[in-house]
Amino acid sequence: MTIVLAIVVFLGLFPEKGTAFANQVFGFLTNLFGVTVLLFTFGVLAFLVYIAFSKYGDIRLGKEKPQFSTKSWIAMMLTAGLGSATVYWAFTEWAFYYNTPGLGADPQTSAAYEWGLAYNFFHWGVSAWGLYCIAALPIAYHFYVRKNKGLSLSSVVGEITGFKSKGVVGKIVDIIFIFTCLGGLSITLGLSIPLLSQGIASILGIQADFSIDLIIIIIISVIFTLSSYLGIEKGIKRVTDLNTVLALVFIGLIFFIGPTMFIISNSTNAIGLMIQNFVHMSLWTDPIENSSFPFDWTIFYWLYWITYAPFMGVFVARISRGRKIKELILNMLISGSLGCWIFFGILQNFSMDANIRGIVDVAGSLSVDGGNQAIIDVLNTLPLSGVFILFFVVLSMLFLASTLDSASYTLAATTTKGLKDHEDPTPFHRLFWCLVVVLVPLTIIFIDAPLNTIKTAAVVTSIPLIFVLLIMIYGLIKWMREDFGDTPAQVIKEQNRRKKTSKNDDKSIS
Ligand code: NM2
Repeated sequence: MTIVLAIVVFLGLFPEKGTAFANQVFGFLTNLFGVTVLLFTFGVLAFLVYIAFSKYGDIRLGKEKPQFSTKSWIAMMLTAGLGSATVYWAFTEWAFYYNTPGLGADPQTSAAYEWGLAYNFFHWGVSAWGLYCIAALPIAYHFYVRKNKGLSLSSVVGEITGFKSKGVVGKIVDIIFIFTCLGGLSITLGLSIPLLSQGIASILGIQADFSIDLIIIIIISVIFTLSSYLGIEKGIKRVTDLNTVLALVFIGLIFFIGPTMFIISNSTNAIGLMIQNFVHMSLWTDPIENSSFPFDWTIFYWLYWITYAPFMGVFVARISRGRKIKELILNMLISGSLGCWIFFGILQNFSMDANIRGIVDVAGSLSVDGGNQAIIDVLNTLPLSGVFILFFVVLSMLFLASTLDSASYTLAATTTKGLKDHEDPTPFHRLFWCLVVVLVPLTIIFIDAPLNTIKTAAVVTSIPLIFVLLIMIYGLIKWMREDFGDTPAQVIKEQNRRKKTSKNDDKSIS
């Protein structure tokens, strides 16, 4: 806590030094770790696919019936894992790639448009969800199959390495966890609060400023503090359900009112381009031209997902009791990616279409204000645009609330030592973390950090976590081999078949 405060105060007092320092660190670290990150992400995906289809895929994470219906479970995964910055990227990401495309395409050409969407799908696809999954799986295995205590990275690492989770090593892991979470949330808030302010300012016809940012943060804090206080079933799940329904209505309306045919054809095309080039995109380092694309985007994105991975890992583990390993892996990889592709397919194409037809200069606006005004202008092309902008603002707030909710829940779960199965952290703990989660982003917004500084937060905070993840992967393999290495596939299947009475998991709380 003291360290977090010290950094926040430093950034608040010396915004320029903080930004310059952050930029230097960003350049150095991305170069050094870039290739490792690409290999790690690709390796993780291959490992998960192997586990899902091996005999280990049939291991059930706890013998009980799943606590949530499959529908709610997937919705919770999606809305916790996607924050409000997702809404920002959904309108602008293709335009960044259109200006400086990957895989050597020429900038601002038809090919750059096509690659723009393919790259967007790639950065929000199976590799990315694999990074979430690789954090969730060892935690869930530790908690439900091994029945160890503690729903935190430090307790998992403690069980694997034999170091006491209450000792120095455990503390270090907890600190890494907390930093990574706050790093990820800072990007989310740093990108989305200014966008929300712009939206509200445009509805009210006023100028966006820090006081609007502040009001937005206060409103969101009230929503998520309340729902976090109420706990997962009464609070988080309700916010999530509302979030999902509104997101579906929002994209559904844009799909029908917007350029429907273009959305369908360009998304289909992008899926094809991405699948065809998947391995190359995964391992592309641009060794001859040395363009900054792999570092600025693919590597940045994997690290960005890794900042969310620990809290997603704890959260997904918490909601996945009673699921099979195969079910967990395939749903995270496939349902997760599909959710992203549908959301992005509709919104990216909507904004790309406005750019192609020359109605809004989305690509040109990125260097002006990061594209915030262009997003509002794109929404303004719709009939009843005021209503849409309001809808957009409410939706982004819910996305944010549901992410902050699960983040503060997991931060509380982490700092509660020896949390047992069926137990939640105390309300006091949860409230405390809600406060911290609000304090850090406020500083980021106050110093008005540019995109590169915000990106640095992701890179710097996520690197130590890769080491923690490696330990967790090692532990998972060791545990599975100890527990089931000698058990024939058929026996694992039999042992993990759920009893008839609890077969219908869609009848569980939904
Ligand atoms: N991802 C890229 O800020 C957000 O919307 C969260 C984070 C999924 C790790 C997106």
